[in-house]
Amino acid sequence: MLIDRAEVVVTSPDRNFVTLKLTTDDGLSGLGDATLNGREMAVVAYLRDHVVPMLIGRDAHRIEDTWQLLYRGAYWRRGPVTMAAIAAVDTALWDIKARAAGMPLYQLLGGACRDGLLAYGHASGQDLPELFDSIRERRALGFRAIRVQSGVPGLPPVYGTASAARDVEVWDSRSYLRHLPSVFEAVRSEFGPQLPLLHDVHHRLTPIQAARLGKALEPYDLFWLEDCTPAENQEALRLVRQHTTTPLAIGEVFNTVWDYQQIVREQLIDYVRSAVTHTGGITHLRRILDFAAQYQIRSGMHGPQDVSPVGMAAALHLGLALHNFGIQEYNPHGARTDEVFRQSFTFTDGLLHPGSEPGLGVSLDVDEAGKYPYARAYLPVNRLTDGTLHDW
Ligand code: KDG
Ligand code: MG
Repeated sequence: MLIDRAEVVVTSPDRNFVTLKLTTDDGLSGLGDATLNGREMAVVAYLRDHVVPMLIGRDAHRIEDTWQLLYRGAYWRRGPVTMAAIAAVDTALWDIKARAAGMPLYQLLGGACRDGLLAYGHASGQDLPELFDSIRERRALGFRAIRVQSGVPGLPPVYGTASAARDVEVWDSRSYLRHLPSVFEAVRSEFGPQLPLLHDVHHRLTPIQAARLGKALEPYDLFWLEDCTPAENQEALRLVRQHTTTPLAIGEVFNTVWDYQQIVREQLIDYVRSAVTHTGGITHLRRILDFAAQYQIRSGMHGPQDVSPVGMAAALHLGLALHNFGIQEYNPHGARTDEVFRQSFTFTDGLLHPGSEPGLGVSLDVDEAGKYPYARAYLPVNRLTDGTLHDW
């Protein structure tokens, strides 16, 4: 079964998505997500100019060998562009293999380890009444675990709050640190002790500030505190760990198992945040999570709207087959995106399931995709109140 055609499809139904579609000489096709939010066209060029020419005529069954060829064979390793491109090829080949076998992909990964995947949804508000309404709304949709993001008094809307969509945000860590514990105190007293609550700091604190926050949030029993410090400084987590037992999640901007080497071996985290899309595909993320499993670290795969339905489906198949699955982020896509990508995964009573169609269970309507051309877009940036550029 040889790879006969490779198309890179860029579409922007509700936001930009990059999808690789591989087709074999016997007519089977597979999809892979290569969306890198804000830098999409760099991956398109990497795929079209450098990867696709290497794929035509290769045996579609040789997933591991193709991964090694694209990784080792490039000499230049790692990095978000390279690893998103490799992820798309890897995912598309797994999709093809599972379609050829006539099985949903999770069966080829070892079969289901559970009935469904616990998902967390996003709730946010500028103030407590707005936040409580948002939590109630998420719970009414069935979510059994909730990420809580709140506005900070004195600042314009910040990351994760619904109205924050602006090009430049403003940040002040001291105001945030003073305010956030009171938000969790109020949420706990309104919604009780049982509901799993999560929070994303989005890389903004220094190690000692993160340590202080983790400690201050301990009474509210968070499921996790995410990206409490910038991801590059892995030693920072040692300091955070010394001060708090609040569980830590990190890794949505990591690309390889080597980014996790130190923090997994030293048990500095509790959840791996990587998505299939940004981490070299199913093959490589499985490798990371098998390594993490030796230290009782579990998965908490990134599932924002900028991971396409193809990337989400890949996460669900892998999550179902992993023993050390933890939780899955789920931020449903818009109606137009769902028209472009027909999906078979389900969300019932707070649990996601990839469905039983062969392969990933996602099909791409190329005509529908063609209606929505690429629209250049950037992530916001974040500045301190004096104008200094800060981590977003
Ligand atoms: O493209 C950036 C987003 O994926 C990111 O900001 C979302 O942090 C995020 C999350 O946890 O979903
Ligand atoms: Mg995050």
